[in-house]
Amino acid sequence: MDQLLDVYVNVEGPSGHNSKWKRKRGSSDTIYENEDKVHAVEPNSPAVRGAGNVKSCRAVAVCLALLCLLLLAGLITLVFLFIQAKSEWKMEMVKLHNNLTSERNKLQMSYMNLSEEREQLQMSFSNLSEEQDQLQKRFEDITNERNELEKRLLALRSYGWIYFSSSLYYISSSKKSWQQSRADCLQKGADLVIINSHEEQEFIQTFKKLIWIGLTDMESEGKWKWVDGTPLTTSYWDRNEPNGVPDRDEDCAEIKKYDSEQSWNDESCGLERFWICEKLLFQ
Ligand code: 2F8
Ligand code: CA
Repeated sequence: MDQLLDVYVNVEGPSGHNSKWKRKRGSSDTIYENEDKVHAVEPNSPAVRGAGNVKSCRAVAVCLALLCLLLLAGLITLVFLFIQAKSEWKMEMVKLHNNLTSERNKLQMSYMNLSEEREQLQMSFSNLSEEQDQLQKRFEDITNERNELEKRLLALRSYGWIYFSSSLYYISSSKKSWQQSRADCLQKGADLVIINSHEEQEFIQTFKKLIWIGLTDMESEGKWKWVDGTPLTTSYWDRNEPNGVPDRDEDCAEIKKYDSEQSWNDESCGLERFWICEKLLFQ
């Protein structure tokens, strides 16, 4: 640029006659000097004004060029920044989309699991409700049954029946043979007592009477059986009993020595004794 620039040095000011003008051009500067011996140039002369205009135009052109370059550089920077920002924005969008998709999938999975769980709970609730209804119905049935049994028990007590350990017992106030006694029990919907526990044996002895019980060997001598057909296992025979064979025909069992736990005796079935009927409450 220096090569193009013309520099005018006003040595003493443009308006004086003693002004000196110099022109420099790079290293091989050409200097015009307004010497006394050189012909003087007027500052407002057309030549000087034309040179000034050219220089101004060049300066403006240079400035404009610089400005254009700056604008171009700015524009390129802006475009570059825009492309970069757009690319980053796209990447962010893809990342966000992926995250959203992943979250949506998780939520869908969670929703499906919850739906399944809800269905299972509904099923369970439905089953429990059904079970509760059944239990409620069963409770009502049992309550009704208990009320009915209480009524029957009250009625039977009024006819002389006694409740003991899940059975009802009827103790006769008259005496009959073993067969007649059993017939009476059967007619009452019961049978002669079957003793199958120590507690029951003690209970029967509390009546302190000679009493027929539901035990016989009339079907087969020596094979004692209860009236329900079950064989005798636990027995409470008195000492030396049963002794019906061979001298006597004693095929029916009675409570005889009621003050002792070993109170049973075998006796002739035709003899008359008190008797005890037993009715099981739950068969
Ligand atoms: O009546 C029969 C009865 O006779 C006796 O008792 C009083 C016998 N007792 C003994 O021999 C100890 C019973 O076994 C018999 O049944
Ligand atoms: Ca005997």
